[in-house]
Amino acid sequence: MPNRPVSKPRVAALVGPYLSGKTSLLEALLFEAEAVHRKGLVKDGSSVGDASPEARARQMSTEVNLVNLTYLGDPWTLIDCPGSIELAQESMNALAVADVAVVVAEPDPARALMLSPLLKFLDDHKIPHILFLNKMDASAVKVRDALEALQTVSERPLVLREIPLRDGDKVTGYIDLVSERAYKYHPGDNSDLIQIPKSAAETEHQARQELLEHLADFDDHLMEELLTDVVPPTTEVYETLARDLKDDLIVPVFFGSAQADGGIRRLWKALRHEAPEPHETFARLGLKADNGGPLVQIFKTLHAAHTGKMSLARIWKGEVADGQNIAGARVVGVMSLQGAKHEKKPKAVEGEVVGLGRLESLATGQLADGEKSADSGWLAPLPPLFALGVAVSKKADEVKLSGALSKLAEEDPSLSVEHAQDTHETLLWGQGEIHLQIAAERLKNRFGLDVVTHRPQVPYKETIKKPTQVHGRHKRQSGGHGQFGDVHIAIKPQARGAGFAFSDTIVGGAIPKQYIQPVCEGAEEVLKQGPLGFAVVDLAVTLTDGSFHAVDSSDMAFKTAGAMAMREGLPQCEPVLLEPVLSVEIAIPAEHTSKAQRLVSSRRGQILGFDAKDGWKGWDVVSAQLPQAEMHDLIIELRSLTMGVGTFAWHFDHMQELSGRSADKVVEDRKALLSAARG
Ligand SMILES: Nc1nc2c(ncn2[C@@H]2O[C@H](COP(=O)(O)OP(=O)(O)OP(=O)(O)O)[C@@H](O)[C@H]2O)c(=O)[nH]1
Ligand SMILES: [Mg+2]
Repeated sequence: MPNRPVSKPRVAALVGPYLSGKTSLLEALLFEAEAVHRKGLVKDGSSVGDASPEARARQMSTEVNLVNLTYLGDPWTLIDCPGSIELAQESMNALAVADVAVVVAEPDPARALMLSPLLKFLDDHKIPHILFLNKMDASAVKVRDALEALQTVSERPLVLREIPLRDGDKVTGYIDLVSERAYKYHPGDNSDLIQIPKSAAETEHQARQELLEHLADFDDHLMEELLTDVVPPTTEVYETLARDLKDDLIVPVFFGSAQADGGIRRLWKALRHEAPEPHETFARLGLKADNGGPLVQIFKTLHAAHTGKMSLARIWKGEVADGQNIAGARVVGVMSLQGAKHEKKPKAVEGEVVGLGRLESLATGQLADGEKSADSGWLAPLPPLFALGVAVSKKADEVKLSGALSKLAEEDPSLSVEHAQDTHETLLWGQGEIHLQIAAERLKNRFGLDVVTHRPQVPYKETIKKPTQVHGRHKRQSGGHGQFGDVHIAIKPQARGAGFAFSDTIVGGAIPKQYIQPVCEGAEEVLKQGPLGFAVVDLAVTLTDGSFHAVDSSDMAFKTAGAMAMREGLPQCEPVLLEPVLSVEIAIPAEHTSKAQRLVSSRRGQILGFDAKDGWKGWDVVSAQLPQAEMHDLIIELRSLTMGVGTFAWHFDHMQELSGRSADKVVEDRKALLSAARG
C-alpha cells in the first residue's frame, strides 16, 4: 500500500440493523487499535459502548456511543449508533458529520430487507459507506448469496473487496482482492499471511476481475487497461477505490466477526487508507467557512444530571479551546470522549469530534462559528409516529417533568412533547413503543421522576343533527336585588368544520343590547361539555326573543339563562359523536402492500388507492383514511408485518360521525371517566 501522511481526525459511524453487532464491532476495533486492554462484551455489560443504564438493562444500544482514539497514528472518532429503527434519528444525526459509514449487517439473505431504509438514506445523501458482513463465525451463508440479496436494496454496486477462505462451512481467512494476499485468521492475534491455496486461485482471479470491472465503470483509464489486458498497478487500484468511495460510487464489501476477531484489522486498514479526509467531507456537504474562525456542527446534545449540557460537535474548521466563545456562548470544557467517560482537554482541532460544555444557547443541528449560529439544514427531525400520555405521581413534580421532557426532546429531535388541549394530557411523541419506554426510563434514572405512561385519549367531539327551539328563564328572588334573565333561542346544526356561530334577531328592545353578548357566553360555556361528555362543535345559536327586568336583570343573569336554555336544548337535538379521522400514507416494500391494505381494513380504515413510492424502487404507498382511535399502535403492527421497515406519514383530515356500538362504548367510557374525576 502507498505510504501516506498522518490524516486529520476522521469520523466513522457504525450503523446497521438492530443487533447486527455494531457495539461488538466497536469493541473489536478498539481492541485492535489497543485503545482497550481487554475486549469487553455487550452480553456481560463490559463493553465501552452501551454504558447507559437503559442500554445495559436492555442489552441494546439506546443512544450513540462515541470513542476518540488513534489507529496506527491516525486520529479517529468512532460513533456506534443504535440499530433499532425507532432510534433511527441517532444514526441520521451522526451521519451528518461522518466521513464514512460502516454498515454492519448479518449475512442472512432473509434479513436483507431490513437494510433497505438505511441504504436508501446513504444513497440519497451520497454518504460514503462500506459494508461489513458480521457474524461470519456463526453463519454458513455464502458471502455471494448475502451480497446478492443485499444488492436488491442498494442502488450503488456492492463490490467484494475480499473473498473468504473456508474449511467446510467455517470461514478461516480471506484473500484480499487488491493485494492478492491470503490470510488465515489467528484468533486473539494478527492473521497469518499464507500462500493463496491452489483451490481458491481461480475464484480469486474471477472475483478480482469483477472488482476491477466495477471500478472501470467509473474510470476510463482503468477501462482502457482492462480492454487491452494490461494489469493495472496496485496503487492505481487503491487510489480508484478511495476516490470511488469518496464519491459514493461503489460500496466496498468486507466480512468477518466482531466477536471472534475476524477481519477487523482488514476493516481498519480499509478505513485508514480509503476513508475520505475531513476537508473532502466538508466539500461534499457544501459547507463554507467565511470568517476564518472555527466552524463547528452540533449533531447531538446530552444533558447529564450533574455536569449539565454537553454538545457533541464536529470541528470542521479551525480550533476550539476551553473558554472560547462560539456564537455568543462560552465553551465550558472541551471533552474527549471514551464511551461514558469524558476527559477534559485544552482544545480540539479541525476534524475532531468532542463534547463542548455549556453551550446553552446552541441546539442540535446547528452550525456555529465564532460569531453566529444557523441551522445546518441537514435534516428535518423524523415526524412522530407513536404517542404515550405521561404523568408524574406527585403533583409537585409537574414542573420538573416539563423541564426534563424538554431536555430529552433537545437530546433527541425525534421526540416531541404536546400539551393536548382537548384532553388535557401531556403527550410524548416518538418513533415507537421502545423509543418512548427508553425516554420514560431516562426520566426515572436520570431525573429521578416517578412517571406513569398511558395510552392517549382520543379527542372526540360531538355535534347535533336536529334543530330545536328552547326557552331559558333564570329568576331568583332572595332579599335585596333579584336575578332575572329570560331568553328564547333556536339551535341548529351547521356544516362539518363550520364551528360555532351566534346571532340574534332581537327587535324592539325585547332584550337590551348589553345582555346579548352574555347570552352568547352562557351558550358557549355549555359547549365545553355536551350531553355525550365531549366538546360540542358545528352548530348555530340564534337568540330570537326574551324579556328583562329593569332592576333585577344583569349580565350574569342573562349568561345563566343562555346556559340553561342550551343545557335543555342540546339533548333534544339528537347529539352525535364525532371522531377524528386521519389521512395516512403507508410506505412499504411492494411485497407487503396487500398486508398493509388488510391492516387498514381491519382498523375501520378506508383505502383510497396505492401507487409506487416516488424514488423508492420496489416500494409502494397505500393512501388511506383511518380513525385516530385505530392509530395508536398502527406502527407497531405495521412493523411486525414488514420486518420493521414499513412506516407512514399522517395528518388530521376531518371529524366524522360515529354511531352504533362503538359510539355507545366511547360515551359509556367517557361518563365513567367524568364521574371518576368528579370523585
Ligand atoms: N456469533 C457472533 N455473535 C455476535 C457477533 N457480533 C455480535 N454478536 C452478538 O450479537 C448480539 C448483538 O450484538 P451488539 O454488538 O450489541 O449488536 P448491535 O448492532 O450493537 O445492537 P444494537 O445497537 O442494539 O442495534 C450480541 O449478543 C453479540 O454477542 C459476531 O461477530 N459473531
Ligand atoms: Mg449497539
